[in-house]
Amino acid sequence: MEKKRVFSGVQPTGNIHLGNYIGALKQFVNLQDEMDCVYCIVDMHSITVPQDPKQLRETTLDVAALYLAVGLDPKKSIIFVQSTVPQHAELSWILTCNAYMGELGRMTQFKDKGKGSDSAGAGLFTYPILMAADILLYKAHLVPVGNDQKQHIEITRDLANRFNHKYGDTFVIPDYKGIEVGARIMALDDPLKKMSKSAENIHSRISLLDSPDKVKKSIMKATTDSEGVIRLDWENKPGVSNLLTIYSAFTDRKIDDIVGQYEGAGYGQLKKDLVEIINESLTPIRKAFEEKRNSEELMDILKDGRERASEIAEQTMKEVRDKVGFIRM
Ligand code: AQP
Repeated sequence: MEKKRVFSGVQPTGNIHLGNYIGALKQFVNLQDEMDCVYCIVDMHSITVPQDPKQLRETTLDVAALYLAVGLDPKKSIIFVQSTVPQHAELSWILTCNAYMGELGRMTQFKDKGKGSDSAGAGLFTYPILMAADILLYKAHLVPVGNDQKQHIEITRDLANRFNHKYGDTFVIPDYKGIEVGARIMALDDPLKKMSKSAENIHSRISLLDSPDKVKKSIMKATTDSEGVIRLDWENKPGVSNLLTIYSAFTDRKIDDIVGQYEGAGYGQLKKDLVEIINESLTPIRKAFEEKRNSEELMDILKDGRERASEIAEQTMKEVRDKVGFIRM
């Protein structure tokens, strides 16, 4: 039986944080042995908000090196940069012509980032279509992402179904692939908001490349509550619940089991242990990152990824161009 195809990506908008890692990257690595995986660095998505060109080139390579550092293997997975495969933009336009203003206006990420302003970038508005194009181009069956992206998978499915209905069966209808624990890691300073690369307070998140000291500061400062009891209760104790979730993701232990271990203990102990656990996992990642980021091999991996991704993308586009009525040459 043919392996199922997986597609996902991360924006090069800053250092990858624990949310990106737990919600997405860890899944990427776990899936690469059993599935046919295509992982992208989605630089075209990142320019929906202003980026410094020089910085963008650097962060794009940083994310590529981090992909490798967390364990993605270019022999098993296709790893490439979105803008190096122009078919993404091409399919995005065709899908745009089959999308509705109303459905795009309902996307919560646009509402959050665009804040209803007339001067919000049009790219922020159409971004979900580009994401749909990314996924559909590779006829992916599964899309491992954090649960903030669930709505975007829904619109991808709608656009694929609409195209298939209008032009005949073309695209695979993809499924969201989430995880049970950690699909939405919350900000450490405000556990009612998701952890995000662009939040102003650096202690709201832990980036994979943070120093052990920074990890300690951010965890020790993390917002909890005044009850002093360690238990999972998202409604009344979001801060503690978030720390337990991060703990569970890094140790692969059940939250109940962790709660049992800390019966009668204070938040200080939980935080101290969590600092150690995180640093133990991040130290080898940081080391591997330094090696990969400075190696000549990095660009070769991205070139090879571009070749392999382009082959699949062009095959799909030939079919799509034909179906919409563009001339054959
Ligand atoms: N807090 C989170 N918890 C779990 N998963 C998360 N992801 C993002 N935040 C969390 C998942 O990480 C993948 C890559 O995300 P992205 O970089 O493409 O975009 P994003 O969701 O916009 O990430 P950020 O960190 O919040 O960036 P900014 O601040 O630039 O918008 C996705 O699978 C996402 O679900």
